[in-house]
Amino acid sequence: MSGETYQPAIALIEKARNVLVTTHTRPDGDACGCVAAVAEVLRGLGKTVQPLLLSPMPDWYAFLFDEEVPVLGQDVQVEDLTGGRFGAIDLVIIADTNSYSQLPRFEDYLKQDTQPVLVIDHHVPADKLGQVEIADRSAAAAGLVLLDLLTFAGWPVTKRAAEALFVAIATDTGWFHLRNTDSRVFRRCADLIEMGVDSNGLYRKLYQSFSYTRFELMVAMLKTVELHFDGRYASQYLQREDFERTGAAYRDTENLVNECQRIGSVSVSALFVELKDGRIRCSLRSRDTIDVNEIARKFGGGGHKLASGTYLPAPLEHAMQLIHDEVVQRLT
Ligand SMILES: [Mn+2]
Repeated sequence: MSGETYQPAIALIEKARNVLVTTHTRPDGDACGCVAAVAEVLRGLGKTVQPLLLSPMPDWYAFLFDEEVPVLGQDVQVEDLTGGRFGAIDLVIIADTNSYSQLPRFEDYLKQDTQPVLVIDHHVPADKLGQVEIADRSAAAAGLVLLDLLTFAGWPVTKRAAEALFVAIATDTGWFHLRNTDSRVFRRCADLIEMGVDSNGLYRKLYQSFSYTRFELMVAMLKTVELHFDGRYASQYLQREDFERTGAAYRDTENLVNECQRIGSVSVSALFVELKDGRIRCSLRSRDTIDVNEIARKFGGGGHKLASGTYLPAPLEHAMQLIHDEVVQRLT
């Protein structure tokens, strides 16, 4: 993207004094990394920055923040955002999404308040939430778009911000193995390493620091793996009792759907998680030509072509059958 693309965003940020920054519900590494980097860099510019999450972040991203990040609907309510607890917010930055469906409760705030909104994203534009939107679909991660913006603006990226951006980009590319891992990813991550990022240290922190309970949850899931259609579709599930027995949390399921992609024949994989409210959360991954976003959207979900998710009604067997039929249709 050309430098001019970033000019309106830079102008918005330069004008702002009290910035609220948030991201999609069920925040992943890209989401958390962007929020942390925005907070760090904009505070360095002398601005007040209030990070806000829409659902709890996985514990393993907490090190990116100096503070506990409040969760909307849990630690703060929509009324707090308008009612002064956060001061007069004069800019909202939303990273890694541009769709209302990914912003539960925050949507209500956006629709009643009139402050400018800046979107920094890499998904297909959906709802036109922002007065200014940088939606760079060619970017592997929102963290890349953010890094380009910060670089173009000439704002100092501290080592801590560089670390957050590296986590954003590295996690969204599956630590540089997914199809979106292009030369831009490596170039920009090389820049971040030159800024002091310890890639191996971050990898260990994120991928080799499982609690035993989380590991047990993974073991429970692996026991349910079933291959269909000549091994091209892998399904697996976790039931409520798996969480009760292991003591693991629902957010501990992040990335577990990827495990069975170690099986050579697998093209599409799905993980079904039975939630406390009885609904089934389905995460879908594709390795090549099958567009799992298309499947997720059929049921009101969404994401990317290769990684998507949706919620399905109970019971588990029924939810699994629905997805099975959709996948098999596309494999034939
Ligand atoms: Mn992302």
